[in-house]
Amino acid sequence: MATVVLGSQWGDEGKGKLVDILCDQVDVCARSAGGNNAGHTIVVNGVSYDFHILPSGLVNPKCLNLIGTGCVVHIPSFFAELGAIQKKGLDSTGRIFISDRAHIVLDLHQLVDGLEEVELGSAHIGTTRKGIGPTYSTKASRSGIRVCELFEWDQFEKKVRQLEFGFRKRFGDLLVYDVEEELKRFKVYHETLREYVVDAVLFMASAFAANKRILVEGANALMLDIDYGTYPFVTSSNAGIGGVITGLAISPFKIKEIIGVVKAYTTRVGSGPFPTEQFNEVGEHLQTVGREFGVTTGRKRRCGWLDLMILKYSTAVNAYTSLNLTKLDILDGLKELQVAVAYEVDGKEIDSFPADLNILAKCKPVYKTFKGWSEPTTKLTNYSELPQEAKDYIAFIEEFIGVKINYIGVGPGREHMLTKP
Ligand code: 2SA
Ligand code: GDP
Ligand code: MG
Repeated sequence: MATVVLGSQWGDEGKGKLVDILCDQVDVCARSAGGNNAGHTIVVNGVSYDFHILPSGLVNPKCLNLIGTGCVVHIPSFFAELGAIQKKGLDSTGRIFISDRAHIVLDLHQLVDGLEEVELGSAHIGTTRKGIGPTYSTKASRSGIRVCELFEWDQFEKKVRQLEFGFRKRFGDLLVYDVEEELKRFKVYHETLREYVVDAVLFMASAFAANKRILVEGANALMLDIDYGTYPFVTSSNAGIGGVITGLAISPFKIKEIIGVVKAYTTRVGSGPFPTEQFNEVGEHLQTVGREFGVTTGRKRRCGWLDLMILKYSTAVNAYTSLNLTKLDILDGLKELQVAVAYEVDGKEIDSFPADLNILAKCKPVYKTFKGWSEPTTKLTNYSELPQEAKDYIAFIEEFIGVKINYIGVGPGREHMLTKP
């Protein structure tokens, strides 16, 4: 059976840390969607690891790791990331695999990502410029290139040139790209990538047949899901539960639990509406104390209060069986906390998350106020030691959403995770 870990807000909830902790008891860790736009930081014994396209299960030496069919892979970044973790002493030999059906992100896609952002001007999405949107677009328009095609060199070369031709027609001189240089590099990957490539359908089916414990590492989050997120300010894959099923060919009947990771406040990186965003000292506190910077781009993350309208909506889509509340420690020392429990539009309360971004932009959060706590929580090792005010905050979220919070993060390290009875 599989356990799935998913981001419930706009990403960076701390999924990587939970995945790392759970991977202690897991045989296979698999990514189902996204590419190296993701950034998952894991801190083990004071050493910090940043994962982008690689699954976070690589930190655990017993865990096999799969980059699934629903993912898009920039091969040079894949090798660079492998090199970086090897330098930190992690041995990935024989433990990392890529689906032969996953799509390849070319440098060309990354350049086009940048050009599309410029073309949008002030309406830009705020992408990571990792080529994610253009790669999923070429996948959907059936001109994309899958990993298996790299081993059919003539066909591969022809398809790369076709893509170049199409993008040149669209962007003209704005596209500064050397196709020969990219093909030259791929000629090397044509040999070196082979050992990592597997039939992921067989891989997963054999893992299930052998009763392996499987963990799916969600990337990005529900509010960035192409169908259920704040479109168009989303990523280009299904970051919700649907993407897990298609991206790894997992039957829903084989999913044992779906853990939603919820930051104790809200952050967002990139453009788009964000009803509870705080442009004041509270936002400043969350950003600086929470060290809210993008792991992939280094951008400052926008910060605001916890929004239970989002979490309720996200739970309706992803059907979380339990929650992991993270970064509770970042709220230490705030006198008062606010949590959005409804939205008001033109003076009328609405009780569901709107699809129309024009309406979302008009939403004014209705807040419930909580008393804060002054004691630092990071050193605590037991849930019972949490200040009563923190317990009240947690209990309210549980009750409002109707899903149990099993884990509470009070610091970045593996050891900073409280288990709630
Ligand atoms: P893209 O690059 O096409 O996927 O961007 C589209 C939107 O998705 C957002 N996005 C992210 N949001 C949060 N975290 C992400 N990963 C990195 C991190 C982000 C970073 O862990 O910090 O370093 O900036 C991530 N990846 C994509 C993006 O901001 C756009 O809103
Ligand atoms: P992900 O994309 O969901 O895996 O999250 P990121 O790694 O992008 O961002 C989460 C950041 O918060 C990382 O730097 C983590 O090390 C850190 N982190 C995770 N959980 C906690 C927590 O409970 N408290 C604190 N202070 N930091 C945390
Ligand atoms: Mg992240």
